[in-house]
Amino acid sequence: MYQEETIIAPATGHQSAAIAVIRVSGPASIKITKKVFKSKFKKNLKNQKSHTLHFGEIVDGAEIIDEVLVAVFERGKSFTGEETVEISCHGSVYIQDRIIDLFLEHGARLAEPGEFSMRAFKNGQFDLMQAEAIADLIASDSKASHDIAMTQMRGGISSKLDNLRKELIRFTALLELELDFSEEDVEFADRTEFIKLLNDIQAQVRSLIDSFSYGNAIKNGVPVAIVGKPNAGKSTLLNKLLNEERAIVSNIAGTTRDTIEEILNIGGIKFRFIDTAGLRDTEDEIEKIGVQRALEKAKQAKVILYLFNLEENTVAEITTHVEEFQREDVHLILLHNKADEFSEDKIADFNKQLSAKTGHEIFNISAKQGDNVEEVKSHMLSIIKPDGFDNELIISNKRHATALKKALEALENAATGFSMNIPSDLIAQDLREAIRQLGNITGEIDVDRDILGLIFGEFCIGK
Ligand SMILES: Nc1nc2c(ncn2[C@@H]2O[C@H](COP(=O)(O)OP(=O)(O)OP(=O)(O)O)[C@@H](O)[C@H]2O)c(=O)[nH]1
Ligand SMILES: [Mg+2]
Repeated sequence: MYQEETIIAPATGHQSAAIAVIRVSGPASIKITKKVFKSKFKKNLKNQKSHTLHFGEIVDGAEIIDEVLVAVFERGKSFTGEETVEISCHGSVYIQDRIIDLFLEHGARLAEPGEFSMRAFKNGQFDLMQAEAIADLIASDSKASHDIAMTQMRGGISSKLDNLRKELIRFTALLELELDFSEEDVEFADRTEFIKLLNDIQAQVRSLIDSFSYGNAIKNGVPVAIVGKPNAGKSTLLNKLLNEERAIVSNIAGTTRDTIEEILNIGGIKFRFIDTAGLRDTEDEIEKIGVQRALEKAKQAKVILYLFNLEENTVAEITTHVEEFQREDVHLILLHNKADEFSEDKIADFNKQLSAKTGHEIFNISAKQGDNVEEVKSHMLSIIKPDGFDNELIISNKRHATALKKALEALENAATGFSMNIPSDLIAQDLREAIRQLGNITGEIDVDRDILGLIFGEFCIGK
């Protein structure tokens, strides 16, 4: 039984720093520590209270490896729920390796990635969603991503999902009970109440699903491709956004060949701006690859900034480009650049024709002078971060979003089943599926061992 094994790993990452913490968890944690730790005050670690710190030396025979602080945690009172020891040593990689080797010699085993968290989950310290939130919390790099991870870790969404699940279970059980009495034609489950509950749950699940695109944007950043013909001013715009001469700008068409990516934080969200090679047919082999990359980036982007102007483009040409770039899951923003060069009337006239063709809103900007660039930034933020989101209820994990979608599908099937008077046992099947999917998210039900391996395998060693 692997739960009986005592595991060890550096908790602070394998790098030099002033201090490092090595974590040991399992039934022999204190027993092994006693063999290599000499307390300055001759304390017996076995008799110490939980959550106490002890000063002393880690020794290998007569050799002193380091002076350390050892923290002890009783079983049931630690992160993993198991007996745990945390050793704060000096943060040399050599010292950490020596200490870990000593523990291995005395019967501990090196922890797998995420194994501490996996044990905590298995010991009921928190649910699966909370475990994943810890990983997100460690990776959080902005206020927004920190907020989401913190709410999730504290169990806000878990308890909401749990409540929805329990209500569904209650009704499904009633429905299934009716099946046992099918001869007698009784109804334990009040149909009106049930349909109301189904609608209510569907609405809540839907709003969680809707929050994913925002949650995901916060966690992973929003890719924004800057595209257009050569000389449209793409690199000029990137530089203006970053406030730095990042990309080469010139009046030679085809200046940018490769893609250039830079991150900019706008309103707490990371936008990944990608300057690309100008779109045109070319015989130049390298430029060809550049154009290919530009198209790829546009395909993967969540936002596309398309630059043009009335002198270098025709309405027909832009319309063709717009049709090429338009997808359901992308926000295409048209930017009439070099507005400083043309009269307002001419621009308005051109834009009117273009809007009529494409139905798109157009921003007039001067990438060179920065006119209206702030407005474009605010616009991007507003489409990524819709108003009215309850900050407490944002999903940012793809696994959760997928399970919620499956749950919703099953709920919709159940609702249709009801309206069509389909036999209760079939409806109960759909409801069971929804219950299973919701339970999958928090790990309430027996989650597949392989899935657990996948989830915790993404954690680093020591987590
Ligand atoms: N007047 C004016 N000139 C601009 C503006 N934006 C860009 N330019 C000029 O247009 C030329 C091309 O600018 P770039 O930013 O290199 O254009 P690009 O789209 O990156 O071009 P490629 O890399 O060749 O695809 C340069 O001479 C810029 O100074 C603008 O808003 N107003
Ligand atoms: Mg360029």
